[in-house]
Amino acid sequence: MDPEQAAHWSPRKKRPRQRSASVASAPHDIRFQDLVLFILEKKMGSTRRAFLMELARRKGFRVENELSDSVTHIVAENNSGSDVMKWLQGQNIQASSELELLDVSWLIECMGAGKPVEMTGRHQLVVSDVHGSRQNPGPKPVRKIAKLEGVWRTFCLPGFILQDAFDILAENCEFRENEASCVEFMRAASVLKSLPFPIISVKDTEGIPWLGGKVKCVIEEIIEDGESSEVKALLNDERYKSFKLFTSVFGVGLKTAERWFRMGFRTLSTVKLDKSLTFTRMQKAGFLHYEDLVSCVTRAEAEAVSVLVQQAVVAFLPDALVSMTGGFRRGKKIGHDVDFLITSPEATEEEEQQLLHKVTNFWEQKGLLLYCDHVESTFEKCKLPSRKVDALDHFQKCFLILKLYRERVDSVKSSQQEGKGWKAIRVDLVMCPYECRAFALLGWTGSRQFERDLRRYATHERKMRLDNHALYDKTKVKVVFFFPLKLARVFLKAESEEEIFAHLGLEYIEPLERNA
Ligand code: DCT
Ligand code: MG
Repeated sequence: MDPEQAAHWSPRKKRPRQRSASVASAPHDIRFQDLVLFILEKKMGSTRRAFLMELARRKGFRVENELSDSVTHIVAENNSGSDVMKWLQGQNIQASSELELLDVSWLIECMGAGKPVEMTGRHQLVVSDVHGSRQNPGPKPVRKIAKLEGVWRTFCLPGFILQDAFDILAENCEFRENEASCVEFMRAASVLKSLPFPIISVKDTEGIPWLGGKVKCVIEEIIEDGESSEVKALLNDERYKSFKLFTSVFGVGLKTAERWFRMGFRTLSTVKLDKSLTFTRMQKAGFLHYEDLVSCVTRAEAEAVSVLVQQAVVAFLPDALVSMTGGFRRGKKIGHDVDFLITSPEATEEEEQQLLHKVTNFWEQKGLLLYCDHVESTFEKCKLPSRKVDALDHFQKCFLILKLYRERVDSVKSSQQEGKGWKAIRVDLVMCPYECRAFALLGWTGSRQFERDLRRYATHERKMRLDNHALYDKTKVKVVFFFPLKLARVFLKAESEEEIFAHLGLEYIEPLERNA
């Protein structure tokens, strides 16, 4: 769940919609730890550079704003290796022989492949002997601009670049609290992701849902010009960039980001150093563990957290059932947190209420609890269905930062962990009554977009109401008293997610298929 939601989650009062992690307000997860890229602005221009940087980050590449010792690959466009060396010398930087100087075509191919592709002679930039002592890595044909443009154009057309454009547009709408447009763009990104063919012309969008109106105009522009002027402008927009940066801190939501932006802050370091600002407990934790929290949680780390959670929960409630939910249940390889749903067939109300407190106290004693925020249950069966549409649910939950020791994860390679031997991981625990478990599991598995569409389907197509607690049929009532006549809602029971889909008249959709 989003940190901002965690900070202010309350089903009792209506809140403005919070930032969603799925549109990537948080910094992007680094999937390729061994590569550190720097994209040269010279001859490329700042807009194209910003666009490529954003795109590469979205694909899981680490891209530095500034040239530093950690950079392993310099990517340039319309520059020879000698040009790049000359530029480096102008910056008083001595390039080591390990530093790769690459043509932008390599980056573009990486974007297409979604991972680093092999660097061949045609990617590597030629350095003539007069420019430094670097050896030429191999024969390198001179890249022709026309050819490059050809590559770029082909690269622009498939769904993934369109999808990235809509992710950025959705994110900006979210920053501006324009929910309708945000949903419109998110849907477009989602639809484009699922298309089995690339969109090459506007005609290809005909008959596809959610690709009309504003979305169609953006697609048209990308097809014609290779890029969207709106997206391009956003990537250079101070407000967008600042909101993205500020909301990447755990506990910083739109209001705080807005305030800091209006106060003239543009970097996290100036925010942190400013004496006039006060920070919430959550934001303090966010700054303290920033590096760890912005780096993605890997599946191996999620599994290790799962063992910790299982062990602690069953120590206090042996019959408890613990399910990993959220993105990891949908098969995602990385996530921004790890979500768990806990329930117990036998626990008394008191045992149920105590469990999360016992578990977090236990971790605190073990020195594993870096941050903890409990939200008590407001669940009252008789008050269902909940009319609070923006409240996720009424279950008891806690939002945590746990210390995950390196030895618990075999494949931990994160650089943050090398020094201290552990990594701070965001964990959400939700405790639900046993009879709600199927609904809670469905709701907490997500994705948000999938949940939104499923609920919409239930309401509009089936005249039912679905939330994390229950499903009820709005067309039916049952008589509970004859005199005086008293009618009650008809709740549809479900022991499993399959039964919920069946009530909705839908074929079962596996969690892996819910990444919409
Ligand atoms: N959820 C939802 N509506 C919200 C927030 C969350 O339906 N407003 C559900 C869907 C996903 C699940 O809860 C967990 O939320 P997150 O952890 O925020 O999302 P995720 O899919 O697990 O993705 P991430 O990798 O970012 O954690
Ligand atoms: Mg999650």
